Amino acid sequence: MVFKEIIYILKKAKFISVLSGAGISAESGIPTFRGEDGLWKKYRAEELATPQAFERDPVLVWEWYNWRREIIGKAQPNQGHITLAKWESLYPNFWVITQNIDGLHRRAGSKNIVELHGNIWKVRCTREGTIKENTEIPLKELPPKCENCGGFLRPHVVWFGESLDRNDMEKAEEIAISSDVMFVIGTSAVVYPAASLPFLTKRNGGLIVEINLAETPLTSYADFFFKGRSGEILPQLDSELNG
Ligand code: BV8
Repeated sequence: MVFKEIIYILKKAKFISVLSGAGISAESGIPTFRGEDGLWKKYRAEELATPQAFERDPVLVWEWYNWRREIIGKAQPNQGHITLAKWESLYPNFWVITQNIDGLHRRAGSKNIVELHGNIWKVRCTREGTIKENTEIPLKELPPKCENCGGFLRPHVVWFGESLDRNDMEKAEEIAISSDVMFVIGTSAVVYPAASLPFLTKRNGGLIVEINLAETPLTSYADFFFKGRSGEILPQLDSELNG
């Protein structure tokens, strides 16, 4: 894989960002949403990742998250996450904006992270709105209940039809606008408003580097497209960049 041109650009860049999706965690054994083995294959998004689904059948929704928590609990960050964590210390400004809720970027050592869709290890009381960390695997009681008021707890994640946290989205937009380069890694680029971020970078003169197994609706706008596994391509880029 010839990286000459991108290496020159990355050596000059001062502000680098990443928009990551489920694909960056695929090599850690976590199923993606829309791929061959995708989570949506067995379920339909509207059956699970929506407030209406939770209202209708909180146990079914929690069975899905409980199952994902068990998989994620056993998963380790892969070379893709680890390379990005290493790069954070090499650049004056390096941010990861992730759509993933698995927490693997943080476990790999990244610090500058915006978790646009929340975090599977956080739960929120549906009555009081309080947010707590809960790493119980498996959850004994579905749905789990608030110790304080007995109300149902929900995953502290953003479901379809729910707005993203305003501060998170503003921070992500600020990062996208300031980026000399945005890597868009392992995302089908179909979920908004996250998928709008690379266009912000492009509109402000930044470059888009997409890494994916296959082309996406973003590919025709990307300045570089590397076809392949992020867990292989990122370490290859790193060895060219930092020898
Ligand atoms: C909202 C929950 C305001 C957490 C998820 C325009 C503007 C605003 C909103 C919309 C809009 N158009 C439509 C909408 C509505 C909707 C939306 O975008 N729908 C889409 C499907 C059309 N957006 C929303 O509802 C958002 N809310 O905008 O609020 C609002 C309010 C009311 C009404 C309208 C608007 C909320 C979006 C968040 C939804 N929550 N998940 C959870 O349980 O995880 S989204 C779900 O999909 C995941 O969170 C995930 O983050 C997200 C994106 O999926 P990807 O990460 O891209 O994963 P996917 O499997 O799709 O792709 C994996 C990719 O990796 C593939 O390309 C594959 O080729 C690649 N790959 C695989 N292996 C590898 C690899 N690449 C590299 N290496 C590998 N090894």
